[in-house]
Amino acid sequence: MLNIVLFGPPGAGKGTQSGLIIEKYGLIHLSTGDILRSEIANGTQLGLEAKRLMDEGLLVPDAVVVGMIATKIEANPGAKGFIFDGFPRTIAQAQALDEMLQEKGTGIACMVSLVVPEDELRKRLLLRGQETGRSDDNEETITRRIKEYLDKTTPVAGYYESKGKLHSIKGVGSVNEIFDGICEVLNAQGGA
Ligand code: B4P
Repeated sequence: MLNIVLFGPPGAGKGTQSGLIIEKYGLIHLSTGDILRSEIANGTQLGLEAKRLMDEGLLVPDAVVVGMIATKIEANPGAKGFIFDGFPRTIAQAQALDEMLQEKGTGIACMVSLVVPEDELRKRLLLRGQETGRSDDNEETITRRIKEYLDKTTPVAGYYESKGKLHSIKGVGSVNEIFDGICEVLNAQGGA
C-alpha cells in the first residue's frame, strides 16, 4: 500500500492537490474537513457539534476525527493506499493513525508538506470565502485557524521528520507546478 499524509496550513492547497493525486495514483482520498462538512450538511449530531468548533476556527476533538478515519479505513479493505488530507492535525492523531495502520500491517510512506507564506494563505482563503460562502473562510476565523495550526499542528511535521518521512514542497506557484513536485516525491516512494 502507498499511504501518504498531505500536510500544510489552512489554504495551503491540500484539497486541490489531493484531487490530482487520487486521479494519478488511484489512492482513496480521506479528508477530515470534507467528512465533517458532509456531517454538517446531513444535519447529524456530530455535524452540529463540529460546526460550532469549525466556525470558531478550532480543532474538532481528536476522538471524533480518529473515529471517523477508522471507519473509513475499515470501509475500504481493498484500497491500493490512502491519502490523508488535513489529518493528522495533532500528535495524538498521528499516533492513533500509526496504530491503526500497524494493525493492518501497513504504515505511512511519507508526509508531503506544502509550504506557503501566511499572507498568501489569507488571500486564498478570503477569496474562497467570497466565492463559495464557506463559513470558516472569514478574516477572524482564518486568524484562529492559523493560530491553531501553529500551536497544535506544526509539531506533527516534526513527528514525521524524526522518522525520516517529511518532504517539504514549495506550495506557491501554479497548481500543476506544485503537483509536479509532489509527483517526484511519490514516484520515489514507488507510487508511479
Ligand atoms: P479543512 O477542510 O482541512 O480545511 P483547510 O485547512 O482550509 O484546507 P483545504 O483543503 O480546504 O484548502 P486548500 O488548502 O486546498 O479543515 C476545516 C476545519 O475542519 C478545520 O479548521 C477544523 O476545524 C476541522 N478539522 C478538519 N480536520 C481536522 C482534524 N484532523 N482534527 C481536528 N479538526 C479538524 O485550498 C484553499 C484555497 O486555495 C482554495 O480556494 C484553492 O482553490 C486555493 N488554491 C489551492 N492551490 C492554489 C495555488 N497553487 N495558487 C493559488 N490558489 C490556490
